Amino acid sequence: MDEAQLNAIIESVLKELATAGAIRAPVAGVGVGAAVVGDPGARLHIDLPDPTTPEMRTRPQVKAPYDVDGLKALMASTTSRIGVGRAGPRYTTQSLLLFQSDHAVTQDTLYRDVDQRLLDDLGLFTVQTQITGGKEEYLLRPDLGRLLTDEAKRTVAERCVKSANVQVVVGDGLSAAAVEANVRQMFPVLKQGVQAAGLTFGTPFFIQYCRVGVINDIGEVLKPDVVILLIGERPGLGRAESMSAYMAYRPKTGDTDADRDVVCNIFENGGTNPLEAGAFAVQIAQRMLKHQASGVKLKLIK
Ligand code: B12
Repeated sequence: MDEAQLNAIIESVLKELATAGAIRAPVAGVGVGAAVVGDPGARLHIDLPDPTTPEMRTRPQVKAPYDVDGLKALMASTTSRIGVGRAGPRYTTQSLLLFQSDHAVTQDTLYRDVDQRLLDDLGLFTVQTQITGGKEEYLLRPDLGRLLTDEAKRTVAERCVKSANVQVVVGDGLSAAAVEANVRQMFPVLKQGVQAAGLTFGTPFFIQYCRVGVINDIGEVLKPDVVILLIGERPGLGRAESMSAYMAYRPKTGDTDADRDVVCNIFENGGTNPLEAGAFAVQIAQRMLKHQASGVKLKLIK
């Protein structure tokens, strides 16, 4: 297809949209940004409000609802995407754009790395798991994300205090944004809380391409009493800032999630506040130390 044919198609679609009142534009010679059809001076204006604002997210989109207040109450009762209306059997453009925008937030946080400045500010050095093929491999091979490389084990053994009461480690997990949103606040609370309780605080570090099960390797190399792993949770649609603190008492090879505890949904404004989460994790660590147990074993102790 040559350029003239392409322009003819674009022009006819734009005419149709203008006739339907979907766009505000001079029909003869409309254009999108710099790609101008006909009159090079003209520009296309599509009147769609930003669908990502809180106001637009909560506004019912159903045309002429039977019970407006009832619909609003129903929408307020859930985070599910209800009351979004439809265009024939399809989503409206607004719903589609909102979905795509929220999905982009999820993709971004999964695929990008944690900001190095945060790690530098907190004095965390970085080691890696056995993932060598970047985020793609990280997503496909959780088993490798649970194992430190030999080099990582050597580095950790050389640079960290051994047999600390509490060893804090940060891992990227499934959301860089979650780590960035919460670690800066939670980390000092953990450190001060551990020290105020008269316990020793191990040398903290960062693990790239990290899965929860890596706690076992940390236990094997450093022999701490309690490991606290701060890690980005699997992001939801449009929700990227949720972090967890997975914890275990004297973790070792072969331990499973039944031997671990988790403080989950750590984020400000709606989740477990990171400052409170820090204090809570210290309490759990103290309980683990007192009963020399974690996970299901700890839960069974009265
Ligand atoms: C994915 C997920 C799962 C998956 C894990 C599989 C996998 N390979 O990813 C499945 C479906 C198996 C699962 C099962 C369970 N889960 Co779950 N899970 C999640 C979810 C949605 C995301 C976790 C995440 O992002 N982890 C971070 C990534 C980087 O970790 P990962 O190494 O890839 O995966 C490990 C962890 O996800 C861990 N894990 C998952 N759930 C749980 C729960 C507990 C108590 C522990 C210690 C570990 C653990 O198992 C994976 C393998 O080691 C969270 C929701 C959330 N907001 O966090 C709930 C969540 C963590 N799960 C929860 C629960 C309760 C469970 C179950 C106990 C449910 C049940 N009654 O059977 C089981 C036990 C899990 C176990 N492994 O023994 C709760 C924990 C609440 C709490 N504070 O104790 C959460 C917060 C959901 C919720 N809001 O209720 N889970």
